[in-house]
Amino acid sequence: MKLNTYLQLSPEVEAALAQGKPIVALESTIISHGMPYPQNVETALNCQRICRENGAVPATCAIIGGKLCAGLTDEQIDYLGREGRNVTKASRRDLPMLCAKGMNGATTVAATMIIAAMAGIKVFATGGIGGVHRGAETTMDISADLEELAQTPVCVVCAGAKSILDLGLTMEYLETKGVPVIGFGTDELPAFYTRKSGFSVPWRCDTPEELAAAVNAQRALDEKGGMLVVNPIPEQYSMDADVINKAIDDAIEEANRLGIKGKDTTPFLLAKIKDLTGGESLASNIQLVYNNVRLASKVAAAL
Ligand code: PSU
Ligand code: MN
Repeated sequence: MKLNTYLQLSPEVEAALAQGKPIVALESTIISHGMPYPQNVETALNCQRICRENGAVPATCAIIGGKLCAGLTDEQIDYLGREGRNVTKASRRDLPMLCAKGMNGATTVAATMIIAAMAGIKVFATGGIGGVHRGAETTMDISADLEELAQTPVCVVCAGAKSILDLGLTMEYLETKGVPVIGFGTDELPAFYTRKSGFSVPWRCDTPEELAAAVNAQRALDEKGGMLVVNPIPEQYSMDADVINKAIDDAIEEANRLGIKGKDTTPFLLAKIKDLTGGESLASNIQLVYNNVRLASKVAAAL
C-alpha cells in the first residue's frame, strides 16, 4: 500500500489488507446520484452483505471530511444516500480541492479506482461505467472513467454501459487506451438493462478463476492499467429492449432540450429513465449491481 496522508482505511479494511483477505471496492456516486433514497442506501448495505456472503470484505469508498475513505460506516452510507445530489459528485479532477477543503464527495468509478489502487484493492464492483456520450463528436463529453481504466490497476466489474452512451465509440476508446474488456460468459457487450448490444467484446471468460488469472497476468506485465469485466444482467431481471431504448431516447431528448451538460448529464438521465419506466429500470439496476458484487467477490477470492 502506498502511504498517503489523505487515505483513510476503516478498521475492517485495514485488517483485511494486513491479512491478505479478499476485498471488493464499491463506489458511492451510485448511492448519491445513481439511485433515489431510500433504495440507494438499502442497495449499498445489501452490496456489503453480498460481498461478505461471498467471502470478501467490502470497501465502500467516498471522500469524507477531505479524506479518501475505503470502508464506510452505515451512518456515512446513510448520509450519502439522504443527501443525494447535494453531495459533490467526485471524479479525478475534484479530488485535490475536496481534500484541501476538507469536504465530502461521492466517488465515481474513476475516483473509486484511485482510492482502491492507493489502498491496494484490486477488484471493484459497480453497475455501469461512464463512457463516450452520444454526440461526443461535438460536446467532447467523454467520462474520466475511461482514462482511469487506462492508467489505474483495478479490475472493474460492471454490467456494460447504458445506451445513454455511444457504445460503439466507448469500445473504440477503450481499445485505443489499451484497456482489456472481458465478457463474463458472453462474447457481446451487455447494455446494462439488457444482455445484448450488438457490439462484440474482444475477450471472454467463463469462470471467476479465469478472470483472476487475467488480473494476475496484467499485474505481472504492467504497473498500471485497469481491466473492464462486463457481466450481463441475469435473464430474469433484464428489460424489454424496445421499452428501455424508447425511455433512453426520450430522456436524452429532454436533457438536450433543457440544456443539461457536463457532470449533471448522467444523473439527470438516470433519474429520468427511472421515471419513464415507472421504476422498472431501478429494480433491474439494483439486481445487476448485486450480480456484479457476487462475481467481483469470487474474483477477489480467487486472486
Ligand atoms: N452509469 C450508471 N450508473 C451510475 C453512473 C454511471 O449506469 O451511477 C455513475 C458512476 O459513478 C460513473 C459516473 O462513474 O456516473 C460517470 O459519470 P460521468 O459520465 O459524469 O463521468
Ligand atoms: Mn461527462
